[in-house]
Amino acid sequence: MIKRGLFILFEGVDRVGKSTQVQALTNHISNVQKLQTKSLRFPDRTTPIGQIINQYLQNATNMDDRALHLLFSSNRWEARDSILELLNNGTNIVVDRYSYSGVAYSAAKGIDFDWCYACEKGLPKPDLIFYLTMSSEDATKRGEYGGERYEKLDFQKKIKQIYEEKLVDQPNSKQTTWKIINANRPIDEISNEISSIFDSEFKNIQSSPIGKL
Ligand code: DGP
Ligand code: NA
Ligand code: NA
Repeated sequence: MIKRGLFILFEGVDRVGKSTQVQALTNHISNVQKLQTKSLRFPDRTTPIGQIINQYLQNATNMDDRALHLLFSSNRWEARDSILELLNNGTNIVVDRYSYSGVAYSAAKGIDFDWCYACEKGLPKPDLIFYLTMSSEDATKRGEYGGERYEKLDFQKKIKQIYEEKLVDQPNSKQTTWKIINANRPIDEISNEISSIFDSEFKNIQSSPIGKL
């Protein structure tokens, strides 16, 4: 019988190095573990809904905050069937952002947390979440910061607070889906830590069913 793929997610504020680590873990899973792997990112700007989101992020259009929230959520729902198909066929998926970005960024604007989360309920649940974190000031100093809509220091601090106070597993919780990763280190040190967490957990996860948010 084919073992199912793992659904692995990277979360965090802008400029903490998620995309680099998504690439590194994807390479590790396919080249070292020799397993089928695909990387995805949200928002997926290639779909019609994604194109509307892209125009908003590049400040080309304005939109009601809740209408925008629903578009980001729809952009994940439209990928649901293909995510499940890949996982069920044994492909591991490494994703750059997902529902928790949706909740953190919208709740940081002042929208009700539960309302934000409700739209995500029922989507496939990530098996492992790597939350990359560093001080907002350090993230600001990284290249290209400031280009897109949300890349402002005060707003980034609010998003970080929502992730860390309301989304990441609390220290005494029984759940250990979230792995908190210090992102203010050399790239290789971070990717080695992440790869070894993957290696030690993947067999256990494969034998559990795919969950739902
Ligand atoms: P990225 O391609 O990862 O740089 O994401 C683009 C921007 O969109 C980034 O500032 C994070 C933000 N973002 C990602 N997902 C969501 C979401 O679901 N809702 C909102 N409001 N913003 C999001
Ligand atoms: Na960004
Ligand atoms: Na990124």
